[in-house]
Amino acid sequence: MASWIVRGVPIAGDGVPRIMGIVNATPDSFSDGGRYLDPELACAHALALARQGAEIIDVGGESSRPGAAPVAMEEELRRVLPVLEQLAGSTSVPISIDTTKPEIASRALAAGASIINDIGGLRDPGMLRLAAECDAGIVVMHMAGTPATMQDNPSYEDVSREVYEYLARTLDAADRAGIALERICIDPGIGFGKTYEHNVALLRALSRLKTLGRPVLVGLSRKRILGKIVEREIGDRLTASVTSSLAATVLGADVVRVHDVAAMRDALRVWQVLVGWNSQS
Ligand code: HH2
Repeated sequence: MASWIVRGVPIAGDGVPRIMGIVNATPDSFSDGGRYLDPELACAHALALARQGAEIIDVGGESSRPGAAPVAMEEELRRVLPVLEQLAGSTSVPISIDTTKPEIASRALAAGASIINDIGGLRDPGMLRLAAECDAGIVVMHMAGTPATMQDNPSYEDVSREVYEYLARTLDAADRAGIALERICIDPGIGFGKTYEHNVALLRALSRLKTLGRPVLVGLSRKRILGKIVEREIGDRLTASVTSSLAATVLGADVVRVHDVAAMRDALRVWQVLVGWNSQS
């Protein structure tokens, strides 16, 4: 079993799933845009998620929903920095910064974040360089294209092979750049340049990603794939979010990225008592 080690501390990968709670300091995130744009509200929400059982808090200032336009650096900084600064002084829960910009990641680390959640999957050479120069944890996610165009016509010959190969190549590049692989968690990027069928295929093939020897993070919370399965609008996908994230852990996810931490924690606890996680090992 592969541990995810962040600044010397194992935070996931021991077979027991962990919860990453989502804090979107954005006006336009697909499910909670505008709710946490005020840094005070974002920080209070993050602390509430930590109390509910989040073991990582993921702070983002740029929506990556399909069709989203890029946000200028200054604006993204203005959104996330006050949240990170307040939060770092108020909790010992590791904080991750959800960004594709190395400049934002670097400022976030200086403000107290300890993980870079790079949905760009280290494809920006500046991000690879920063990752090599710092000792933060890294989430390497697969995304086909950019949020602005990724859902235009996603196509793969074999999605699970291609995502696997992308992540394998990226781990190789990270290794060559001198990044200790124990710092890295990998993510198939559900909804990022994938059709409904691609997403389902990726989830069913999660065990294949595990053979890369790194912990796996999965983000399904409130996403379109769930809307399609249960035919419900974004605000009415709690049961589908919890059930799908629980299913992802049973399929091998080490970390689930969710908005609804309290409900997720209850689901994981019940599973832990009735079934246990040893079946994964
Ligand atoms: N999904 C979203 C954002 N960041 N990071 C990782 N590692 N994996 C994911 O699946 C993932 C992610 C999209 O969700 P959300 O943050 O709720 O929405 P938005 O991008 O609109 O802010």
